[in-house]
Amino acid sequence: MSGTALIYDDEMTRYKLLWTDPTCEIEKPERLMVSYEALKSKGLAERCESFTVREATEEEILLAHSKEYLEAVKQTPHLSLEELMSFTQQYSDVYFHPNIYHCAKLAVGATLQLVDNVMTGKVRNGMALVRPPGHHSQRNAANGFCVFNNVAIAALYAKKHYNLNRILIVDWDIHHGQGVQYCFEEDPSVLYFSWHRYEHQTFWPCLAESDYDGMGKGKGAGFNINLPWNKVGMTNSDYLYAFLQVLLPVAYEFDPELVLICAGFDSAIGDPEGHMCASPEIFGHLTHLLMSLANGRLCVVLEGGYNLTSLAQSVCQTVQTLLGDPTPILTGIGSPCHSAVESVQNVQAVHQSHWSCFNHITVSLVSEPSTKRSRKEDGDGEDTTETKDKTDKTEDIVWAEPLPRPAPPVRTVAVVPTELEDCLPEGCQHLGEISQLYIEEAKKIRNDHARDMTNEKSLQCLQNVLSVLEKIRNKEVCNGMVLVPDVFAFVSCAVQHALGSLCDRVLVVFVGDGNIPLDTQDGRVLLVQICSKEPEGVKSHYHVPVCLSKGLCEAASVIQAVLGLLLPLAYEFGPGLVVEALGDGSSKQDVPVWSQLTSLLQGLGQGRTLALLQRDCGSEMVSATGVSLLGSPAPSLGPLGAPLSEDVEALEAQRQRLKSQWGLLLKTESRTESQDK
Ligand code: SS9
Ligand code: ZN
Repeated sequence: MSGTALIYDDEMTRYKLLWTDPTCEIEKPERLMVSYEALKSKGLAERCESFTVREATEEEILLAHSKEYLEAVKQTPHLSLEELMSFTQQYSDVYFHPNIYHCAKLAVGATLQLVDNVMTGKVRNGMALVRPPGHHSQRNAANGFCVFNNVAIAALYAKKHYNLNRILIVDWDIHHGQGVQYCFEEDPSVLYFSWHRYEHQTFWPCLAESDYDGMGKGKGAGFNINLPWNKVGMTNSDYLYAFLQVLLPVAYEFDPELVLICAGFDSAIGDPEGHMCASPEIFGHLTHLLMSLANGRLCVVLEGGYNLTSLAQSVCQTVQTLLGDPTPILTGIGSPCHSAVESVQNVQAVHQSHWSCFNHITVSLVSEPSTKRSRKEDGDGEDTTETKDKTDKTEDIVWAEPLPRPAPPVRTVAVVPTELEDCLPEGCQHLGEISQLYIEEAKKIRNDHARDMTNEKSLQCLQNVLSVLEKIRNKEVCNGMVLVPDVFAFVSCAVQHALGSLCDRVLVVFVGDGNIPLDTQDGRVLLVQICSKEPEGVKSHYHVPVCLSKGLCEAASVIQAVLGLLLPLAYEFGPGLVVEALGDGSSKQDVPVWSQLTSLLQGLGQGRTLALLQRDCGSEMVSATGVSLLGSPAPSLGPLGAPLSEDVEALEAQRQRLKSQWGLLLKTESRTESQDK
């Protein structure tokens, strides 16, 4: 199963504001036009599967809306201008037009077509470019430019038609999708996550229920997660931190069967509503991080986004990631701001009893919900003006256009023994006998770094590794896999070669016990070792042993380690290459976790990965690694239980050891003046 759907119909550009209203003028037809034009001009639209858009049926709209409301909206095409204006009056921040009912039915229809094509396996994932947006609309009301709740209807439709029991809705729009929250408040089968500009309830829609203590009711308690942003100017680091600390741990524990994104891009830089500072590239990463859930079934549905430039760029970043192109470079990832850390910690604290990923560490509330305390008391210092100033005049903000993300002609190359060639998935290029091109370099590296590697076969294999690295360097391939006789020596040799010719920083993720002969003192190599026995002599801040009592076997512990330690360090480190190595002692049971790890790591270093596997790791491991390197979604791990408490303690000990060096490991207790914004 592969392919990305793009659902679009220019009919949805054919309604607009017909009178003067400063709050509504930003929601204009050009939003959709520029997004689609950008996808066409970058050659992305033609790479997607397109489908003609249908209208939703009344029955489908009634999944989330009342009969009375539908009947009222149905009359709007026949109203005069004056009647439209007064009809509009009963709702907040929305306008009607004679053609909006038609467009709203198309917006729901487009979203349902996306769900159908993903659920029936016609495509792996996709995006629906729609207007009007949906996440603010409610059972009985239009609101915030929204008429029908596209994504809420899609979730109810997917439950009904595909018998789904667990759906995740991620709302990265900068406004709270209160309409979605109301729809699923008591429903544990739909997990809703929203971050939103909140500023202690002073930002629209100014609701108490949007605060971090709005967490669902009755059976749905714990299945609504609100992350309020109490400052403007949030950056890539804050968004990444929120994903790694809150959304992803819960999402892996929940194990959705389908992921829907309320994809508003008013959370991007330059937006006149959001006033945030995250770059368009971040949406490539947020998308990538969600692509290994639900076996890759991911439906992205446009919501807001009012700066036409950043909107179009962000849409392109998202779609290009869905298509599987190398992830964009993120520079300058580091400490989240104090206000973000505080919000994250509050969410973790109130959700501790619902999600075992949070009930380990002692997290306590940093502050009362905004409604229960005085508005003026901000709780986080006197720096309120500093972040505001940067983002007040959105028209003055400039940022670099995202760089192209060309995909090498071949994604994955592999060198495996002949008897394992048949295990390689289709599309994975096999390298036969390597020419002697790299013999001198191989000998030199062997003499410097692996003197006891004496036999001819090893030297041949080392040439294979060098050859794969050269192909990565020349952009002939994106990633590669080599089975090696001695993973310790080969990791060391590969890293030396890469640092000399390919990039400045290498991330090594080593799974297995033992001591890897790598010098991590100079900060050019970050070594994260997932092991079951503590390795000797760990001193450097760039050597991070993650000791898990059952190694890869306990998925909950591994996911906690990957999201809570490995990925924060890795994103902040910003490697140009990832070397992932699997030592001996791995077993069949480790395959799904290894696959997830391999998929997640492709967010780093523009997806440039060298996988080195100990030669006897088994055919399942070889084939699963190939599949993940090719960009196929890793199989889901099933709902996760609590991580083992000894593992949690070991992770917390590492976090304590490293937190002063790595900003993304911050918690409020560890904040120092210099790390504060
Ligand atoms: C405050 C007015 C907010 C509603 C915005 C709805 C966005 C939907 N400046 N107006 S994504
Ligand atoms: Zn919005």
